[in-house]
Amino acid sequence: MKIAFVSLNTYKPTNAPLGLVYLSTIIKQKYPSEELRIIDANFEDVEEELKNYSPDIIGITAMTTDYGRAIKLAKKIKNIPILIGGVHITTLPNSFKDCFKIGILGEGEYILLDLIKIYKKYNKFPKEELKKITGLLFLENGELINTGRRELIKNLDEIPHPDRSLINKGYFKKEILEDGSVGIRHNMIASRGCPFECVFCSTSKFWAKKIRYHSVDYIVEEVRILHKKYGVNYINVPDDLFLTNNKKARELVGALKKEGLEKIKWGVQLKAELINEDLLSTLKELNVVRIGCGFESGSQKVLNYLKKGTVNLEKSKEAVRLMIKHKFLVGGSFMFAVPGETIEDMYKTLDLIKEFKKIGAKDLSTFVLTPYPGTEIWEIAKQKGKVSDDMDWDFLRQNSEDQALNPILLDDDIDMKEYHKFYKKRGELMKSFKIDIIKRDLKKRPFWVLKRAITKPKTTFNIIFKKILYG
Ligand code: B12
Ligand code: SF4
Repeated sequence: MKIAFVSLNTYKPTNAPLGLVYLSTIIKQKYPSEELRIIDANFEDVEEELKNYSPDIIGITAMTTDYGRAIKLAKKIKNIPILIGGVHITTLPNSFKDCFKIGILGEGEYILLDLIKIYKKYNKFPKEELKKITGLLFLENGELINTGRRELIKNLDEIPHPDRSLINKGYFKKEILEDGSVGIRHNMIASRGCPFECVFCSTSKFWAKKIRYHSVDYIVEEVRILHKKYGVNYINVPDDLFLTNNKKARELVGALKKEGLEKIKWGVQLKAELINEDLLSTLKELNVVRIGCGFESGSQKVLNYLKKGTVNLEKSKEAVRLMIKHKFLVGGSFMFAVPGETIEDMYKTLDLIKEFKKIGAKDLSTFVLTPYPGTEIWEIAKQKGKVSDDMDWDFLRQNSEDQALNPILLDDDIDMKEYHKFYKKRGELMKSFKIDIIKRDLKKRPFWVLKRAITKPKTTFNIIFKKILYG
């Protein structure tokens, strides 16, 4: 049997589709004689590769911004069962389409193994068999059958380490890293889930309101593989709560030292409230160079709404001061056009960004609040008639200038002229961050800047035109 997994996301070509790697690895382990491959739009023409490979089953992963493309692709493919999984279909099962054979809800590893078992036995997916599997969506006589959510895997460590030999080698090329050095950067997932419920985020719905961590031993082994096999020397962990306390961070420091892996650099996300001097000095020892936080807003009122009162603005400011004091590269994101946010609130955010820049934050970015399924703001946007279970999903991509100028959740009584004036000022400020980074790289790494311009003209074009010209 031949299985093709497909990733359609091309938003940041340096980020490998790790979800598909976990799935492929577990199949390889349980069914070593089956053939599989990951077809990745970051490097390949997906349709062409599917034609050449001619698989028996196709599995597509999609967040909401990819779902439109997933449908378009599935409609072109005849007579091959297509499975669709990922955050979009899990948080909005009603958007399931008949171009897909089966939707997979939530954590996919064991559900997929069950599906492969059925396919191997029957050479197809009989509906009576599908009904016995928890975690699926499929159509029967036009009716959507949902077999419910499957219990989460209790011990995350039982999932094999993602086998990155299955992804394109292009993910392991040297590049200029966030701290201005040159090296190989790669993502690693250290946990699944989040106990918080920010109104714009579906993580707690997707993975449940509970966080499960990989053990320190599991993480160290993955670091070892990344470093020894792929030459990775900068690991980025996108999980919000990877390092929540000093005890855990210390354990990791000790274990990495024991394995001689203490020179690896790290980029991590932290909740600003959890930052204190003790934790930061441990993170220095861990060789963390960049810390990113979701600061979101400079208005306490807006923050209270977005983060349900769990965030204090003064604490965020103190956290930034501490990170700068300890010489971390401070990253962070902010958002605009939140329900109830006035133009005055938006300027408070710009003032906060300026304040952070003045004391040394170097890597800040802004987004327009976008409603994604499974979140509270999705429901608000739905009530306003701005989104629906059957819509043009490309409309929710975050890279459209048009969307930024006409945000979905901007309150109706906001003066658009004032908003556009604000948006322009925001652009000028954000542009200055990008220019500073380019200047730093040109000064310190002119060869690498030139190399990127030649080998990745599209990325360079995007940086110059989208990020610098428009901020
Ligand atoms: C890394 C990451 C990215 C990376 C890479 C994504 C990639 N190629 O995998 C990049 C930087 C590109 C990215 C971009 C964006 N991201 Co992002 N990202 C993440 C993050 C932090 C981790 C993804 C991950 O690796 N998860 C771990 C793996 C194990 O989980 P998984 O991919 O979901 O796969 C599992 C299951 O879903 C299932 N499964 C998935 N696919 C399939 C397919 C089949 C066939 C089967 C059987 C099962 C299955 O099985 C897998 C194993 O259990 C998630 C948050 C999170 N913790 O998940 C957000 C997240 C996916 N991103 C999100 C968003 C909003 C964005 C952006 C729109 C904007 C932004 N500000 O971040 C942009 C996209 C813009 C665009 N125009 O496309 C949202 C998506 C919401 C939604 N409904 O779509 C998330 C959930 C964050 C959040 N909490 O809101 N992102
Ligand atoms: S934004 Fe971060 S802290 Fe908030 S619910 Fe999502 S994952 Fe958790």
